[in-house]
Amino acid sequence: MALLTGKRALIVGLLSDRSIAYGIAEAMHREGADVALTYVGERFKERVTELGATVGTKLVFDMDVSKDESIEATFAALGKAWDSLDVVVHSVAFAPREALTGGFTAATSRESFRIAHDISSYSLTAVARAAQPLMQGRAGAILTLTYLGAVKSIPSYNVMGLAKASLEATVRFLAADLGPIGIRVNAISAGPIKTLAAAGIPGFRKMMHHVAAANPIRRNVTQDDVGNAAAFLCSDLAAGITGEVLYVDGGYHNVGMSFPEAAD
Ligand code: NAD
Ligand code: 0WE
Repeated sequence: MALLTGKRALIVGLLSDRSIAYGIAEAMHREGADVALTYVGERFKERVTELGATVGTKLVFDMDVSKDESIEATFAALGKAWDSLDVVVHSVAFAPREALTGGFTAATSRESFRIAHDISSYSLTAVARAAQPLMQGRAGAILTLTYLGAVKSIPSYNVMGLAKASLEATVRFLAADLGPIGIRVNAISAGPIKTLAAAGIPGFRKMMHHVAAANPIRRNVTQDDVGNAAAFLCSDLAAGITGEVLYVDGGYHNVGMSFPEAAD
């Protein structure tokens, strides 16, 4: 039987068919969930509406997670279409571009720190709070996306690493707070994937080659790999898992030394 039959999932953070959120939407749709999508910015409405059709939904909302009114309006609109909600996927990150270039000390301004933490970390708590009334009394699941830069220094990831560390701590606090009302909260730490958020990061291609050569599975992970793990974590098969960070990185984070010439 499909993993998510009868579940309703709101997926936040769709920008293109390369978005990790889209891989998750496809996997959840395949596993029987009804999905709703959010994007940010009127100019992406048409594109996301078309992507929505491919995952069987007409429910697409413009939601800017840096604005409480926008979050509230989205959940009010969602509540008119759905009387309950089982799954929320948070697949959002942003830091000003200049903060992701060059050395950490020079690149990290007070303002870029604030923006990175607001949009990439605080927003999970804001969305969880707004989702709570619709998720009440069900076997609910909240999932966010993180990266190795939360726990290791990575060149140029800079203030995003600090924001992801905060996001991972948020997962643990939300899990403790919402577990008693039946909501599990987890994160997937994905390996590098070429999405719009990754495009234009200097050296990203090189980074992907390095990871594929060094990790145990000798390839980069895909949106499908992440989507499948997301479907599992948000399904009742994962009923015993909360507050967890699941690495979907081909085992990269567990490697202490590797001989890249062994890659094909
Ligand atoms: P993406 O560009 O497709 O998605 C990023 C999303 O964040 C976009 O949909 C964008 O609209 C959204 N966003 C930015 N500011 C927002 C705001 N104020 N309100 C609402 N949404 C906003 O890129 P992606 O790689 O799919 O990123 C999704 C998540 O995956 C991010 O949390 C990212 O950190 C994480 N991640 C990505 C990789 C990777 O290598 N691509 C690896 C690990 C984790
Ligand atoms: O979380 C991310 C990237 C998130 C991101 C991307 C951008 C690019 C455009 C946040 N803010 C912005 N701001 C922009 O203006 N990833 C996990 C992908 C990523 O980004 C890196 C990486 C990896 C991996 C940046 C440097 C080094 C590695």
